[in-house]
Amino acid sequence: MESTPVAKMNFGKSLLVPSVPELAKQHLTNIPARYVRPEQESPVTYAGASIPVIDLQKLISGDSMDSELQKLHSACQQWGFLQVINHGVTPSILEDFKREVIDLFKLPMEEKKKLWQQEDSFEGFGNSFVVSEEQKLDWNDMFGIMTLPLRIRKVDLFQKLPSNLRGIIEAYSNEMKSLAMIIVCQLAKALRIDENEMRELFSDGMQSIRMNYYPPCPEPHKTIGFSPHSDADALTILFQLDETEGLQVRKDDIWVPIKPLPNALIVNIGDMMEIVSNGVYKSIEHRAIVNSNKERLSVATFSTFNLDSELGPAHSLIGPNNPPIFRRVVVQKYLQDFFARKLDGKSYLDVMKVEARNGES
Ligand SMILES: O=C(O)CCC(=O)C(=O)O
Repeated sequence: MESTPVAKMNFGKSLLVPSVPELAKQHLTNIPARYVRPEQESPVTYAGASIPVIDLQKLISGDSMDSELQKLHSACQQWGFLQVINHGVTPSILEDFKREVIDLFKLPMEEKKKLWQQEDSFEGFGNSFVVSEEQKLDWNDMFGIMTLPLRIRKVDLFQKLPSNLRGIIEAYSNEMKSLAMIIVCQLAKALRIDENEMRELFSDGMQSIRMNYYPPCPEPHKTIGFSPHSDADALTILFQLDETEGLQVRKDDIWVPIKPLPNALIVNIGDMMEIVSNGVYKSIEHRAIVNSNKERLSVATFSTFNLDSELGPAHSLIGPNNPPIFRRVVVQKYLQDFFARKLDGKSYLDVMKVEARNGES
């Protein structure tokens, strides 16, 4: 396969869209038509269930390791989402990072413009997955940045960042890399995948960070903060900067709101992990809703496998009794194809299914 040089790869370019906080500042009573969603996109919600909570310390040491591993395994099978407590991320790094992210979204528009997306990339302020002028828009602004491996970083964008943010992104990115590695090794253990196979896939993997800012919205029930989607990566770690609710996961066709626990991080299985686990773990659709009086901020750190590795069900997992249900493709190609399309639920994972290929003419 002819592969695009990594520096030229498109990891999600998007058409330029107006800044939502600037719209919110206009004290509108009605939101513009491009943000209004048809009723059927908001099926029932159910606040009576909650995603499982996993204690990372219990998972890696002590007497409850086996039971916590079992809990992790069923959480990933049934929910694809969990809250992780005692995750070991340095509290001062979380605090400093939170402060810098809040300050970033408070920059005056003139300063933000210097960090705005370019037409060929999702990095900077703006939005992602906007591919047509008619497409409905989400009620959020985001700031996206590729952080690892170092060779894919946009040096000019890093240099333009406020210096405190630049320093803390480095520390935060390293903590997320270590945490993601600990979690995927535990997933390998639970799935009975050879841990070395998982480590190899994950080492020198790609990491990107997406910071989301959802301003208060005058008509929150008519719009959406982040359209339903599953993540294309292997593992996402979401840091909710405040205790404002907004994230919802789709379980059995019902949207279940996630109540942020203090000091917890949300972890979710991405499409790549569903593929590696041969469908045992589920990459679940999720969305973010907005409200009329409170802003909300979150930061998603996406970790993918090494760009040069081959994505497919783990070799140590498949056999005559467990044939692969997904096909194999080089990670870089998978990401390129994923980002070439509009954000649309789980449809790309369906494309990776073996029967989808067999059905191709
Ligand atoms: O803000 C949230 O809670 C969800 C964010 C999200 O799904 C994403 O950044 O991919």
